[in-house]
Amino acid sequence: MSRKSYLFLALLLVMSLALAACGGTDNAANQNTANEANAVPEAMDDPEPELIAEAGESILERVKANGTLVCGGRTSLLGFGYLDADGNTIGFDIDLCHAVAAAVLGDADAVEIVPLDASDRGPVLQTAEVDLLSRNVTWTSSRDAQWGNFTTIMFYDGQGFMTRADSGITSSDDFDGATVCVTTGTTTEQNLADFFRQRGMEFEAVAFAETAEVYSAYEDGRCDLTTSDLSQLASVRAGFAAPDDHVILEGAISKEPLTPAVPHGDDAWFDTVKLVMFALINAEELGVTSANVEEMKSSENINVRRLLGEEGDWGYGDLGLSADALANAIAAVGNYGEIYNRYFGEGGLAFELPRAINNLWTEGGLIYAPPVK
Ligand SMILES: N[C@@H](CCC(=O)N[C@@H](CS)C(=O)NCC(=O)O)C(=O)O
Repeated sequence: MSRKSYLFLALLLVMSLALAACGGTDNAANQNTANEANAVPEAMDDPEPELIAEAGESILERVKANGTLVCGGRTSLLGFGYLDADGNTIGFDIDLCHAVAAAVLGDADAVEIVPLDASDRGPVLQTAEVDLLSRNVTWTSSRDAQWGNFTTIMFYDGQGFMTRADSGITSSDDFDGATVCVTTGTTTEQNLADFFRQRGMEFEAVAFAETAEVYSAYEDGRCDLTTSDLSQLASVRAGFAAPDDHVILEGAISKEPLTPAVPHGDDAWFDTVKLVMFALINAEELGVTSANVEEMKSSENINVRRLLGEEGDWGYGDLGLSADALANAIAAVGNYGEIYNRYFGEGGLAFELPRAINNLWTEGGLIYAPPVK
């Protein structure tokens, strides 16, 4: 079988799984879930999608030809991908789209954000309908095999539970028999089923494809608990009318490494996106900020000059980028810490979230990037 037929068959298989269960392999919990997720996402309408790898088309060339980076994102997750007062999509995940656009196009605003449901994430990568997926998505082995290439972990998260402060639930010891509101097509759904099964406890899932419905059902009192990535719970709680009426319970039941992804089949593009992320992280480590990037071009630190394209070649020649591509990305959105603090720092735009393990490795966290050189 040719690679193209194989890929197309694989795509059909994944689409049918998505139709049956919403979300590829993340369907272990579906014995407990309803059918709200059965609509075909718009992104899957094309019956014979153009597969980038097969067409030999370079995503960088496509982005340059279009003059725009098509970024799969979210528009309703406070802090990560959401609308500001002027209707612009902003957030921690969205800033990466701007950084990549600044690096490859020299224009941070040349970005089209495509809002995606959880169940759209695999299909839009498989059909290469987006150049980059930068929205809450956990890197798992099956998604890596089936969906696309996962770049580098941008946010270390874990799954937790939220309950009403007066629910009487204070830990998982009180969970048996609980009703739990959850989003379909997510790792959340599978972890929830695993967690209860592993402990021989019963639960009833109240499941929806859209997170907004999950939380409004929870707020309406239809569930004892709701569960998701802890960052997402913090985001949602911050948006509630009375946040203090809700408690996020201590502890995480899973690892959720949130990781932007690109379509399979274009190594140079995969490398380019990773490199932009490495640059944002190294910039923080080296003290390069959006404010000082110009003056840092003449820094005495050779690693700083190299990052900013003033010394040697960090790979831009091979990738078809300009020497100042990474400097442009940093100038546009700032370093990793600036991005984090813009939304989650003290006085940030969204809500306060301590950096904890999302701090630099030099500060005791897990954020670490290979050197740019
Ligand atoms: N990190 C988990 C959870 C993802 C998740 O819950 N995503 C939510 C919020 S970002 C979602 O996509 N909801 C669908 C929607 O609200 O449209 C995963 O990758 O599966």
